[in-house]
Amino acid sequence: MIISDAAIEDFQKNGVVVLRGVFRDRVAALAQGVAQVMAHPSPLERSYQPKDGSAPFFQDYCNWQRIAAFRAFIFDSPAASLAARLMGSTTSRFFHDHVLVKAAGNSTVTPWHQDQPYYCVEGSSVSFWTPLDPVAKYMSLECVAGSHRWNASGYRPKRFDGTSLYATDDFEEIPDIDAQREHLTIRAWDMEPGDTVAFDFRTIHGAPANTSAAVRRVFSSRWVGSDARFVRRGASGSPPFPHLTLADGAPFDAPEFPLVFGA
Ligand SMILES: O=C(O)CCC(=O)C(=O)O
Repeated sequence: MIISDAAIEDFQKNGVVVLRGVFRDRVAALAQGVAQVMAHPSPLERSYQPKDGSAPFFQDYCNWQRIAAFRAFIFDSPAASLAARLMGSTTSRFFHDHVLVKAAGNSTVTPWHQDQPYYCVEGSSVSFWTPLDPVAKYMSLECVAGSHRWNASGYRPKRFDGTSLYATDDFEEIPDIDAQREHLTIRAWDMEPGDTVAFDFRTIHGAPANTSAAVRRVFSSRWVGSDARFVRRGASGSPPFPHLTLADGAPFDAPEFPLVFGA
């Protein structure tokens, strides 16, 4: 898998880069996997049904152990080696998968947020946001370039309906990105199925509603590097991994997070 040094440098400097066509040959299988998940959601499914009666935003996590297409993506696609190169890591470990399907007309605006404070892991990281349908720029993922370096402690995580994720927390409120749009570099692209937006867990991102007449199916896969450390969040993180017995700050090593590259 060819990825240019310029793309790696761009990712490290700006916390986000688009990679064209890298997962194109995986789209059909992933789409089947998404259909399986939607037909039989996991206990972690968290979908949003907008109050305005528009179509739902389906979300589910951590399905790779039961969905063959997701396992094939994790273990047989270039994702793991790409992740290692982008992170500047000798290894890459799979963290989790996330299915995000905005049905045609779904009015949910994914609010600006960083993923890092939701997760039970810290260290070098990358998410691959991979659409399985064409997504026009006006309704595609938006990422604030450079925001992965804004605040080392992270901004307050909220559910996509605006409620706080943790009962109490010390996080700072996220800045009003929309109010500063003109002064920021916000990256978004017209996406084809199998293109991917690679972004750091700390990069601030959001996504518009699906105002189109077509479904927007996305498969996100999340990866961490050799410096990854466990952060104890109990049942409150998202996704929750309440059964993990790792000590706070311990190397991030457990069977549900397979070391895929550099093993
Ligand atoms: O697809 C979306 O609407 C949001 C995606 C997102 O927040 C993520 O992949 O972390």
